[in-house]
Amino acid sequence: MSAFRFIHAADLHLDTPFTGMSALPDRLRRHLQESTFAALGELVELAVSEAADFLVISGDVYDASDSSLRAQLRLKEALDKLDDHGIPVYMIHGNHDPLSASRVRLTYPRNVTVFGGTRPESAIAGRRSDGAPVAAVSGISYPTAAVTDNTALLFSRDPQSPLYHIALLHANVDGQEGHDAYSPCSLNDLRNSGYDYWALGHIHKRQILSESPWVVYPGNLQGRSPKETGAKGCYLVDVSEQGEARLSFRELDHVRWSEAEIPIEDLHSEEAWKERVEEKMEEIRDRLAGKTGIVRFTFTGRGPLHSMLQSGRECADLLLELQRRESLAMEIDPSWSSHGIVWPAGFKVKTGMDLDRGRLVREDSFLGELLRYADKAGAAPELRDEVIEAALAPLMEHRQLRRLMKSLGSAEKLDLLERAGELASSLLTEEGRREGFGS
Ligand SMILES: [Mn+2]
Repeated sequence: MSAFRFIHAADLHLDTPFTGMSALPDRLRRHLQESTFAALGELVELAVSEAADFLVISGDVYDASDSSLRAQLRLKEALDKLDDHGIPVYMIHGNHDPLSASRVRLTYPRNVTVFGGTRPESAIAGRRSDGAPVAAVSGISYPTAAVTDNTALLFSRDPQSPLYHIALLHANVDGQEGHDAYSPCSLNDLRNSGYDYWALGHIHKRQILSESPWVVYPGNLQGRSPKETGAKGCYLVDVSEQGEARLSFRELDHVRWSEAEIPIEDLHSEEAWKERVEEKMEEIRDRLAGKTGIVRFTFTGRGPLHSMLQSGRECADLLLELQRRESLAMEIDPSWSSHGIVWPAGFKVKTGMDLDRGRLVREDSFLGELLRYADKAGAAPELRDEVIEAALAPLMEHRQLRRLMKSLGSAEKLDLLERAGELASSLLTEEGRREGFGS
């Protein structure tokens, strides 16, 4: 077999509208709304500059089944460019852009193969330099938005074929949380299939589930929400003459979401606190090397600044000030989008008072009793639910709040409980009395 190189991408979600981002300044929001297209542009550049023999895209090419004409025109433009360079593209559709979707059908250039939705279809990919066949590429699209059958079992490899076998599948392997259980299959199903490389899509978090055979989620090309943090991109895969693959991840995103923690233990003044946040901003800016970042900060740990942070006013002020500086930078620099704007999207305070909780929890006092009870409730989900339900009972009269409270997950409940414990500690200890009751 000849050595070759391909690119594995998935979940392009072209023309993601990024709704719910009204807090961002217009410039930044427009940049964000362009980011899925920009990442696609980077993907094409990469395929050309790295001289990939072909490209595979494992579903959710469009964000919505009624995908905009804009999304289709931009995709066609990218595919045309790849065609100009003689780079074939093998594609499937996923739950966001099933074959049944009502969209304008543009004719793709001849380098593009879209696999159908009835059974896995196959094509032979050749090496661009001499046309020598190198890989059998198979795939199956979603005919409709919800595929609940294990379609992985429909794939079968020709045991006689010496070619490298790649399977494109949009699926949830081993029921991963946070994504619909579409095309559910197990890692073992994929391992036992005889394929060399499962090019997966659907789960947006990048992960390599197996190396022999390769079972890979490249993640999406561009993060789409504050929850989709970290670098996003695709895998460049080099397959040797012996059929051994080497993967290298390539970043393609234009806007990066991230979370940053700032411990407060060693901070003793507001000045030091402000400087620490600024330092952290610069650290992130350096790391992004020109990309745009949207960051959520969380203050953690116990320290003397807890009460100040808890009051919220200084946090709100500093946040506005940091945002103002970034806005100004965007205003005066026409090419700001390549000069590392870091947008601080919010501060979360998860700090505690500067007290020895370990000692308090053993104390024979009301506070000691209360903290012991909080710990007990934290460890027992049923008791925790009971405590929270009782505490929030007065709010249950309100319809919207009631709905909100029913949607609380166990991590959120634990968080509420911990915050309540901290608040009680503040109010019941010496400092709390002084500051909280003003007498
Ligand atoms: Mn997706």
